[in-house]
Amino acid sequence: MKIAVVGATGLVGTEILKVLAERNFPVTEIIPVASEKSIGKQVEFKGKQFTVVGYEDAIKMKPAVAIFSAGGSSSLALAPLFAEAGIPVIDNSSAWRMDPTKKLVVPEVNANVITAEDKIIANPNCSTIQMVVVMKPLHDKYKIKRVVVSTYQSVTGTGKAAVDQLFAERVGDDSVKKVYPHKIDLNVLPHIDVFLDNGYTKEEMKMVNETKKIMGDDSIAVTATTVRIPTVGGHSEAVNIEFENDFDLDEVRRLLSETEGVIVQDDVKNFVYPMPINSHGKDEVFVGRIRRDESQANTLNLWVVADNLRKGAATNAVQIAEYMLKANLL
Ligand code: 11C
Repeated sequence: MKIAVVGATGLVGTEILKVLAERNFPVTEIIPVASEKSIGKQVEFKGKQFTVVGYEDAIKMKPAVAIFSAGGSSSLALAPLFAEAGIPVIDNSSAWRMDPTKKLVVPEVNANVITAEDKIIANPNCSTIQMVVVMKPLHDKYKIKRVVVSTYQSVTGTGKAAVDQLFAERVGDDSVKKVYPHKIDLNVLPHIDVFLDNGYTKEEMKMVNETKKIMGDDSIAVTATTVRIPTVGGHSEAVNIEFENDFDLDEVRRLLSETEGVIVQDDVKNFVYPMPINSHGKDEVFVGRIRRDESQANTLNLWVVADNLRKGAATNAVQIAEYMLKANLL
């Protein structure tokens, strides 16, 4: 099966190639697609070299699916061209997520919404993905009323330039391009993506709106504060969930440990809890610090961690492709 990876040379694009190889997706040929300046470069996949091409050549090569991680404006311009040529697109950008004609998919939660008519399928924002994977079994059992989430997000969510800024600041090098308005090393920025008229950031509103769409339930109230911290790889979230019905903590632990794609790490006596450093290169979502919110009835506190470039982006996109393959949609 020929697979196009649009944005193949970026942080997420590189991770998509790794995940496709690791999960043994039946790839016969990789078609790496990138902007003008990268055309002709070589990209490695399972020990073979593939030449980066432009989008027009990629469409002519008729891949079975195109996985996009090329940013919102490229996706708005190019995804319809692939779709019109009959090539399904799985898109990592925010361009199509809230379009009511497009599906927004986290396979563990709502893969079954994808049909043969869907030619552009949206991959959610990383911070939303890891939260809904954990929310789903709890919502099914106790019905979620409201979620209060605060995030601790890695600089890899911004891209390579942000990783470069962090390490340059660490060694006092002032020559690199600054992608944040403030220092990030030894600092914390309560600011991810642009500020909106309501005082929230776009990242915060993604968590609110995408959650309702993926969970298929507009009654779930969500409020978010999204924060950038100087970690390299792995987003963490403090999630407070109020349910309609009461729960039993042991049952919550059991439900989560039986959930596909979730690993419970919750043994505080031995200082076991999820940490971003341990999530690197992993496809699962890690959950710990599972405890009752003693200030309010039917309310739970959780700490949720995942590798934002893997389950938060590349892995989720590849899992959508795997589902489509299994459902004869590719
Ligand atoms: C971050 N969540 O950590 C962002 C990156 O809408 O796909 C992903 C942005 C998106 O900065």
